[in-house]
Amino acid sequence: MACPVKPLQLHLILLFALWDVCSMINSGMLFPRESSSREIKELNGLWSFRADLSPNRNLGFEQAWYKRRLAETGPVLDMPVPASYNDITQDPKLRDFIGWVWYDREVVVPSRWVADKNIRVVLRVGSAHYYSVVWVNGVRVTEHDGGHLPFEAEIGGVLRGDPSAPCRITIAVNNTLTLQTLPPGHIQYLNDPTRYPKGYFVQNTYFDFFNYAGIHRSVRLYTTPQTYVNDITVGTDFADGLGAIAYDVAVAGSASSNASLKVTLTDGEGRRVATATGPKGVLNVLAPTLWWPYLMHERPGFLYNMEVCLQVAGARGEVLEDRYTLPVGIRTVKVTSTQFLINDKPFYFHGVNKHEDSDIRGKGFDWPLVVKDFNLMKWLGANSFRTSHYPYDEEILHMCDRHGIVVIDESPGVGIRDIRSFGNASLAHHLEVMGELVTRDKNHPSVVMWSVANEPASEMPPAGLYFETVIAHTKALDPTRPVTYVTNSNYARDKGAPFVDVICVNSYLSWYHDPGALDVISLQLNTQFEEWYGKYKKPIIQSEYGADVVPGLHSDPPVMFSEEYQVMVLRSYHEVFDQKRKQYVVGELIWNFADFMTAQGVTRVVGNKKGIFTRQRQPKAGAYTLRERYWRIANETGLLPPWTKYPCSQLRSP
Ligand code: BDP
Repeated sequence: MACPVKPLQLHLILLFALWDVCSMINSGMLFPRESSSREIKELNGLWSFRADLSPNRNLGFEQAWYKRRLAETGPVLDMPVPASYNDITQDPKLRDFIGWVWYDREVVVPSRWVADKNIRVVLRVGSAHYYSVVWVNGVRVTEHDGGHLPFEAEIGGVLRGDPSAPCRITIAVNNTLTLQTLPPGHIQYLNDPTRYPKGYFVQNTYFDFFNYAGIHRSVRLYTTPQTYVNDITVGTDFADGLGAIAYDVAVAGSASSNASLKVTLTDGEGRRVATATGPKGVLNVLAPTLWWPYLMHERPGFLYNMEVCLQVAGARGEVLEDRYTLPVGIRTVKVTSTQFLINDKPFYFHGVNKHEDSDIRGKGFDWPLVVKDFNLMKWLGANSFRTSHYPYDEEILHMCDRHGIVVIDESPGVGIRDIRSFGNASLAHHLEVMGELVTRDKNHPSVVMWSVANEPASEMPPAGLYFETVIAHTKALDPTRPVTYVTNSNYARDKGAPFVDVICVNSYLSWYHDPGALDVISLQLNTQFEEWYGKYKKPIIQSEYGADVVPGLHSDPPVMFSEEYQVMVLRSYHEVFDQKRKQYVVGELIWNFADFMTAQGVTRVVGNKKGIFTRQRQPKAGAYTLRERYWRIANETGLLPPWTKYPCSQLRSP
């Protein structure tokens, strides 16, 4: 008997079934983009800044600093936005400051934005670490809990309240971490008067990077019409020479129930390839150009443009429009018991772990740094990275989409190690953060997997239910991508591993274990893989491995911290990866792309030095070892035509 449903239709039906679930997350956090109906005003540059140095850090609230210009409340500094404030001055108190800091600036808002009641004016903060409260002209407009994700407030109403007043934006940011924040931390008061001054406290954290703070990403004002495209969710599939983009548009605003929607898909040259109408539907693309990772195809990162045009009738019968264009890549992601498949082809992650971190800027977004890092990743032959250990700036994900760099998108769930961080309040916050992350990043073709945490105490009894819940929640938010967390726990005691799709395991053999013993790596790594695979029968990514190097330190025979030692560690791991990638190991991500700042401690010589590049992005010997390897793997496993292959013989190795 003939099959009643053809394969592609079946794909689409499945896709739709998934998307009914996905539309639950249509709460809207579209990246601000200009269009004929939307304008943007960037508020980056110098803001006034004042740290609240009062003993309880509460003077700013007691004296209501948001009610007037910050400069009128006391001494202020010039502070660049975006940037961490910690390394901007010579003041050690500010570098290590814990508590509220205040920013403000006045903005000239085009009078049209205020006069035209059909315009919504939205203030968007790309991210501020950690807890933020925002006022406009002294009116509290929003607050946000969490350091690595954007937040917004509609401020048109406040501006219209007094159109003659300049628009003063005040943002107070508090970097205190508690057992319920993500990442968790703990304030400890040291009360012994013979050893510490009165009121002395420290911020304990359980992660290995400096707790940089401030307004880390762009602040923008943007406009939309009053009835507007609030969110878009896309999912893609292909079969038999036909591509399919299932879309779901959420409309918000007073006239949303009367809105009509038209969706137009164009290719890179602006040619129209498909159209559809209505808030939900499928765009069929004949002979689609798929989105491929870098080094897997001669044309990586291909994006279509999907323009959503919303129309409603205005009060006088005029047509009011909102237009938003979303870049869309057509690709699929699947996981089997031994493979990670992109577009049904085995994908091997040969990449890096990164940090948002650099001299002076700390975690502040910086275009020159971002572009330099992409150039270095491409030079290295890296096809992927993990956003260790928090969501990165949206601009970085746009770059990944365009360049075909594959991303494991990690939440700020790093250092969940105290039993009290497994309670209900922490869990509720973690679920909320996953919601914000998926809402922000769900449409990026480069994002192929969610990581809900890094190295939690996953052997503790409550970890099982905790991670079962977080992972199930993430899958419900987005059924199209695999979900994982990154573990360094023992395979037999790890409570969350049954729920992940891919095992991501970190290990520092011959470093934190058996320091200096390069000869144990092969045996121990082999055991690690066999144990994890034997128990879970899931593909494995070596999500971290590496060794610190003080650049320029040489030793033969190799000793720890020398350039030669890092090279030997890498080579020893690589031998085992090469055996296991024929079986079930689907990736290797070096720790770390570049040296980065940490808290001060006896194991850190001005930061973590496991970078294959220095913090200033100069290669160490390990970078050449990795480069030779990554290009060789790309030439073996990629679908590159011969003329794009990089000649391995030309790669310099120390
Ligand atoms: C790993 C952590 C990472 C650290 C690294 C290290 O996941 O954040 O920086 O160790 O110690 O366990 O270098």
